[in-house]
Amino acid sequence: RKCLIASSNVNKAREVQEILKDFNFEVLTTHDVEEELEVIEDADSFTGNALLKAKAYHERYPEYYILADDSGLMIEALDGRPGIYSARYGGDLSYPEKFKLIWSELAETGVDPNEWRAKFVCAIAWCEPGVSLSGEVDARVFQGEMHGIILDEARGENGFGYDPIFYLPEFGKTNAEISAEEKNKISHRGRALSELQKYLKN
Ligand code: ITT
Repeated sequence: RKCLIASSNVNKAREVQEILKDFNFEVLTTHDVEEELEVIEDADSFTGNALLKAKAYHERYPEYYILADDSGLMIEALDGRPGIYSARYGGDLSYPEKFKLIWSELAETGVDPNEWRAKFVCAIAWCEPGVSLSGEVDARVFQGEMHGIILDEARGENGFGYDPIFYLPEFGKTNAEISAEEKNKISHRGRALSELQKYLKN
């Protein structure tokens, strides 16, 4: 059984791959197949975008199980932004520059930094191989969240994206200061994938 991780984000794919070690699949990334697809993510939800990616890859590679992740950071004081636009937030800016943009937006709200509550959200779309007679793609979505606080400085070298400014009060550390193993146990992605695992066991 071969499972293709439909993501061009290598950090994300690495996390998924690590968690999938407990599953009974040979795991492939977009580097193992002929072409990486450019999927236009124009749905209005994490679930919708995860399904768009999974279905595009399913149509191109119907012989594999397909796993697509759509995820992002939702900041309460910014009404849930950047949300589904997390990858595109700040355009081509580097992450340190994106952090500055978030801090300046948060400062403008006047909300106390201790109250800069945020969550990471992940939707995992899963397609089984083969084409159904109806032509409909059989896909399922599993979700997970993790809660934290936006820190007013960046800390740590692990993880990727917004991890250095995502503070976990129960650890006294950011997502970039805990180990990859710890992150996978408690992350939005880890939780969504454990829902998938439960589904696969039934
Ligand atoms: P694919 O669509 O090819 O999978 P992408 O990076 O464009 O790659 P998304 O559209 O789902 O994926 O954007 C997710 C963004 O949300 C990601 O680029 C990060 O900025 C942020 N993000 C998601 N999960 C994260 C995590 O675990 N730690 C830090 N940032 C994360």
